[in-house]
Order: sequence, then structure tokens, then C-alpha cells
Amino acid sequence: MTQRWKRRPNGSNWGDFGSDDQRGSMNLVGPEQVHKGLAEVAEGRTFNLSLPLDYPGGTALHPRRQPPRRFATLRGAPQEGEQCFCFAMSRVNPFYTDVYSDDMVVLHTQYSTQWDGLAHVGAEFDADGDGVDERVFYNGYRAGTDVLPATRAQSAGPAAWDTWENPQALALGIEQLADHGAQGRAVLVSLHRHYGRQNHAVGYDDLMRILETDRVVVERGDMLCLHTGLDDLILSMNKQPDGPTLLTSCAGLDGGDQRLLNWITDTGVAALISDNFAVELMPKGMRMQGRHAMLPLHEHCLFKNGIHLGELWRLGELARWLQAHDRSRFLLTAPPLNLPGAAGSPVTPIATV
Ligand code: UVW
Repeated sequence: MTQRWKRRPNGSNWGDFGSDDQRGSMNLVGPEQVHKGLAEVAEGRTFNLSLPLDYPGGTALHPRRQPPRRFATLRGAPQEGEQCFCFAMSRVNPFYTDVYSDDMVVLHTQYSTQWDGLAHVGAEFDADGDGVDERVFYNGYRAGTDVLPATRAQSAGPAAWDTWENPQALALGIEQLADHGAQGRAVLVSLHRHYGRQNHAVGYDDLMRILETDRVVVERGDMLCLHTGLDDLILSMNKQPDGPTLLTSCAGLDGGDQRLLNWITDTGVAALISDNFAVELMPKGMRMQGRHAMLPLHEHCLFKNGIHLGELWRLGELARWLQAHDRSRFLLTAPPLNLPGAAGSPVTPIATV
């Protein structure tokens, strides 16, 4: 056990789950939460909460994140004029009848339905108390020492891949969440029911009113899903997204509302999930003074409290079913890829009701 900090950020839980902890608030999801989730399974019906991973389409939502590109893995040189890379083994031995196809994919891990891992967002913060800020992540893990992103940028093309060095993050990679399994009880709150497609930043007072009106209870260890309706808007655009419309539609949390941030940690929310692209809305005005995070909810969750964020999930169908059945809770099973060192991961979450 090595405590990596002398000062921890205000409002953080660093050290509460141990000096070497890398799971953050998913520590609140243990066998008891899995049993609570299983107790919500009445019908045995499942919902796939992932968008097709080539949605939203294009780069209108995030200019640096590109849609997946899939390539055939060649088993032999393509023949003259060959359009299809399905490989007939009769080319190797005329007695063989097998036909093969396999492929590889270049996938931006946070292009579509995703988990943000704890290596995704850190902060410049004076963790060692020497008066100078360091680049640190959850629980004091250091950028460049513990958290090591890939060393080459995405602009290099396939010809350079063989020479890429890919040092793994020594700490906080998404495999930590995969090892946990990300299974437990989840609760869905419909912001869409209250705000439609209005681009409203939901603060503490708004959320408390919604929980009371809709009789939704969030308890310690629950994974909280917020349906905003952006998923259906994205799907309706058929991979030709209108960026300005998406960026100004539907609700999201107000990361600048300190009471809301306190509620998230006081309640013991284990993970925060939404069908919008950042759970919080991008700040529209500068309400905070001095140096501060551009995305304060990301800072509060990923950096300070190890709360994973799920983004661009497809929640609409589940939200409608839960509303029709006067329910808000379900069993969620959402392991990310077991991809050592990654800062985030695509995910195919399954809700069981
Ligand atoms: C944004 O890009 C706004 O959020 P994230 O990096 O978490 O996807």
C-alpha cells in the first residue's frame, strides 16, 4: 500500500477504498448489489443498451473520434478482380470446401456507446503539497508514471502500426472495471419525460423534484441511468448527424451545481450513465471563478471519486418499458472490453427486467 498523495482534492474519496484502489465507486457494487439487481428480474426480458457502434456517424459530435473502420484479415493474396475477401480453402487444397472470413477493426474506444474509465480524465492538482500542480488521476495516480496513454497519435496510418509502441497504463486501465464485471442494480430516471428535447441543464432542485414526482428512489451502490432522448434523435439521423442540432438538444446534468455533485457522492451512486454524450451538458456560461475544470462533473466523478461514466447508451426502449410498467429498477450487466490500459471502452450493456 502506497499513499500517492499528501493532499486530496476537496470532495474526493481518495484513500477511502485503500491507497492502491483502482475501482473507485464500483467498490460499492458487491454481491449484495448483484442480489438486489437479480431481485428486480421479474419477466426475464432483456434490452440491449448499445447503439450500433457506427453511430452517431461521422465526426460531428466529436471531431477527433472517428467511426470504426473494418478491414478483412487476408488469408492469401486476393486474386485478380476479387471483390469479396471470403477465402475458399479450395485454393489451398481442391478437396477442401471451407470458406473463411475474418476481420480487424480500428475503433475509437469512445466513439459510440462507451464507458469512460478512470484513466480518461485527471486534473492538474498539487497532490504532493509542494505548491506545484502535478497531472494526477483518481487516488493520486500520476500521468506519465502510472497512467501511460499510447505513444503515437492516431494520424499515423496502417503502414506505421507494426512499429507502434503501446505501453499499457500501469494503473486505472479499463480492465479494472472488466475484472469487476459491472453488474448490479441500476435505476433509470427519465429526464426526457420532463424536458422533452429541451436543452436543459438539470441541477439539484430539478433532479429532486423529478425523483419525487416519478417516485424514484436511488440508494447506495445503485448505477444511475439518465434518459434524455438524445439516443432516439441520434438514431433518427441515420449516421448523417446534424452536429448543431445534437449539441443543443435534450437535457443533461448541470456539472456546475455543487449541490448536485454533493448529492451524487452522498447518495453513493456507483456509476452515472446517460444516452447523451457527456452525461453533463457542456457549460454555457462561466459561473465558476478562477482555474477550474472544463467539465466539472467529469472532474467530480472520474478524478475525485472514481465514478465511471457511461455515455451514448441507448436507453429509450428500456425507459418506455419501465414507464409502462411503473418501474425504475433493473439488473444491469455492462462489462467493458478487457483491454489492458485503455482509458475507455465500447460496451454492450444488457438490462434485464
Ligand atoms: C466529451 O467528450 C465531452 O466527453 P467524454 O470525453 O467523456 O466523451
